[in-house]
Amino acid sequence: MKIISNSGIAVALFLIGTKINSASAQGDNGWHANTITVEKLSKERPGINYSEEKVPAYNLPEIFTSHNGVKVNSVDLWNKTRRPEIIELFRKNVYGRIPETPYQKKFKIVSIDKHAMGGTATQKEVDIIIEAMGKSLTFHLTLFTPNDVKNGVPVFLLIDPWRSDTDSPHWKQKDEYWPVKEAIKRGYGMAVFNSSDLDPDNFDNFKNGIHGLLDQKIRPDDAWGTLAAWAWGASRCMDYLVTDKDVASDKVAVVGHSRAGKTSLWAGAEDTRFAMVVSNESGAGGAALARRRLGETVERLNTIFPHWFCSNYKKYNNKEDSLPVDMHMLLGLIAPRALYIDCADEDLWGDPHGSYISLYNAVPVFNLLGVNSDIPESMPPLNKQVISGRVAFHIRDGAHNLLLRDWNWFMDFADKVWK
Ligand code: GTR
Repeated sequence: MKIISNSGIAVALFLIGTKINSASAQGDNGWHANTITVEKLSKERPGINYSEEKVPAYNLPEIFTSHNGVKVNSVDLWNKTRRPEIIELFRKNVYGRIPETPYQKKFKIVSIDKHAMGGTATQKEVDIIIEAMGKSLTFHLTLFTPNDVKNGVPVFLLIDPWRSDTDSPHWKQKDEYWPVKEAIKRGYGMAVFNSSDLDPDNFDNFKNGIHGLLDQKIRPDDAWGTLAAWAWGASRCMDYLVTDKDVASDKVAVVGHSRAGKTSLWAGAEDTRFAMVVSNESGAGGAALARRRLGETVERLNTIFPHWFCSNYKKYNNKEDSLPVDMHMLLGLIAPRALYIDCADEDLWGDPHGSYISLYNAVPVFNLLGVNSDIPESMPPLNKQVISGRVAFHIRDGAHNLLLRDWNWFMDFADKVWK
């Protein structure tokens, strides 16, 4: 038995004694994993399933049934009952909860260059300073906005765990991973912060970074992990962006690649000021359905990256079916705002098909909230963007990466939603 759904309401399809072949369920013209890639990856990592045929049967938790069994069929019931329930389930079981320790926050504009990039852009360097219990932590935000625009512009805020603060922003301008020049030409602002300055990306028993500043002495099992701390950092960047008159604060997209793509989804779920969420190749713990167990699994995530999620998430190692949520529910939390999910053909570790099914099963929430979206059940072909209402998807040829081609598709979507 596997749950699939039509364009509106989730429907259970019962096939007694028959396992649905997910590969054929994708339709003939849609993307299919390349069999050579499947074979190659399977050999490289024995014990990991890359084959669609071996995806176990599973049931997705009901997105529209609240804890007390009530069917959620109105905007009011979603906003007042079901959305808060679902976000609580993710806090408690997956990403963890932000501690309530009081803190102060300051912004220090370190520099403004009004003639950046040959005079086409203004570059601001901003320190964000968090103070609590006599200690402080500073992390850094870089913002470029186009000069030829009078009012505030839409901005893409990239969560970047990889580059160190010492990297030159001028070097970053040339990088496909953060293509500032192209964005400026298209009338978009680009912001980036180094999330590892906020919380280092290694297991240090939560002694360093923002955990060292704000955590309680004894961390409960649902205390925030590193990804939730990075998402919190994106919100503190947003606190700054809403004060900057060069930014249209109702048009800020939070963007992340891979581990930061998992983070951008959680940032968008927790902070509804983000009008758009872009999650690039986020895979397990991001857009991909945990229950499919294709590519990276919950156990593998929790073993290799024990600091990313809350401790409770480890309870679901090899017990994906007992998770009270799956990732379609996380994507549903972004509605009715704009959501872009994308994947890469060779990145089967991140389960592109599982990410698409997840999006497909989140679409009913967008429809309930009145931003009509209708994506086909089968995946689109390679390099063919799908946009419907406030949701968008593409699967790009090539490897796990964030490229200019991906950004151009994100900007095409933003043009549609915002211009
Ligand atoms: C991998 C990890 C993935 C993904 C990726 C990345 O090692 O297994 O979940 O997050 O790293 O962030 O590049």
